[in-house]
Amino acid sequence: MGIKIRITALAISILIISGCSNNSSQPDVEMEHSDMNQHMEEMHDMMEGHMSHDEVVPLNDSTGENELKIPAMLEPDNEEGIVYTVKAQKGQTEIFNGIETNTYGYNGSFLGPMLHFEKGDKVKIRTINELDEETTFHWHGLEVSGEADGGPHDALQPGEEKVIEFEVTQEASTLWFHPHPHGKTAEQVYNGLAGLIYIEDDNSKSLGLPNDYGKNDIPLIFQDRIFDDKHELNYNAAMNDDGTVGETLLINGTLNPKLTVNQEKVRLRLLNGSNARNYTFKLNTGDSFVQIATDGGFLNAPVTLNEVTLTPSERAEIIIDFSQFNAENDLALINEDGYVLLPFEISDQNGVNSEIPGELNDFTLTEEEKNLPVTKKVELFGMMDMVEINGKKFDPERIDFTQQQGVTEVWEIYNKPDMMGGMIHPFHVHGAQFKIISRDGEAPPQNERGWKDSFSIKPDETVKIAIQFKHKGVYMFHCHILEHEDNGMMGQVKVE
Ligand SMILES: [Cu+2]
Repeated sequence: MGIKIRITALAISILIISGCSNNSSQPDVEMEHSDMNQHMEEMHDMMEGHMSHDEVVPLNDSTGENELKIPAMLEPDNEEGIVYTVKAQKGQTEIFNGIETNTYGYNGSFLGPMLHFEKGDKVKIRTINELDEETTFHWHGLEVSGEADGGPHDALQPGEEKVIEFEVTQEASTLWFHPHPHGKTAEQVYNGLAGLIYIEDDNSKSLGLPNDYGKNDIPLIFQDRIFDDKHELNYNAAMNDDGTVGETLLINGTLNPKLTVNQEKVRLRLLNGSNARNYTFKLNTGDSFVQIATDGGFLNAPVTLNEVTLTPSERAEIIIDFSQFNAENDLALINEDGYVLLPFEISDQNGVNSEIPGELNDFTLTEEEKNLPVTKKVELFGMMDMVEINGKKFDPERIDFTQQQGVTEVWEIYNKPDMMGGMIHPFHVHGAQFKIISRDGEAPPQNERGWKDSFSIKPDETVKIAIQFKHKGVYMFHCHILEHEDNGMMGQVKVE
């Protein structure tokens, strides 16, 4: 199915390049205008699903036969200061019962540990590349200097190591880390390189939110994959230039997961760690839940929702109140098409059941910030491998923008449609948390009124953000469909 779609998309891209005219080398093939229109409509219908990631490759329902794995919390090395070691390595992982699959991981064979920081920590991380190819260590959402950010300029060759240092200056949030080597990000993430970062601060500790890691504070890393008939992750076979999607969902690397919970409020930290798939998360019962945090911190107040959509790299923290349910209830997290992502097994145990405070944060978007002139314009365009930003593909030698450290600027990001309509791109900027000012001139939805480092942008939509970098260096901004990023949908801002 994937291959067929790819060929169709390729045919369409050829049509686009050739201006949708008939191929002049076949003069005897005459296509009437109406035929052509119908032909284009059919192709448009076919592409529609593909480009909007709708149901092209449906997900298999989770059977719930395996308890969800929880990433281990990484202990600091036994040294002075807070020093961690993070190694990128290859390994084999039993994803399917009794079968070893070749995978990549950090400090293990698949995915990575959770790094737990407190605001104010002075952290050193010894990063080591034990792969047989170059890689980088990028801290997604972390406000660090360009040198520590782990963009494509910071490649470690096989066997190399590098110590990075930074102070944690940002507020409580759920961030993550993954590789970012030039042209190889998608494949390395696909093979399993991704880990979590939790930041805590005085505020997060005072709120009384569920925070028992693995019990009522649960990270959920959503990643869809294609396994071949040998149960291997064969990236080259699976790869789609418009974003690799698969029918098999892994959560925290667990196939067919279920989560056992007590009858209490449970905090789920959702991370879309997929290369390209978007997810709209809902409960199968239609019940609501509350969102308490965005990518980079708490919302000012909990927002009650029936569903939340995350594009690749976005996070949301939600709280589900399982005290309303009992063991008889058939409850699951599902996606927009009703596929079962994560069934819940509700135990007969009562939990802590804390109250969710009505006030969580003091995030503000000032009038001054809203009224700043737009000083940087970013135009996203294209699909497949014909993707670009402001008409250009990524060039590691080219600096696209400069910005002063500590100065807030307004960037305007526009997703320019193409003749096929266009597609959603998730836009991410390194090294900073920013504020969404508006979407098409309107205030963003309640659950985007908090710190963000990534957001979705629909075709023909214009999003304005207020962004300030706390540190200096060269940072990437790019589409977080990892194949688009690898295909050059990326630029660089130099902060001086
Ligand atoms: Cu994109």
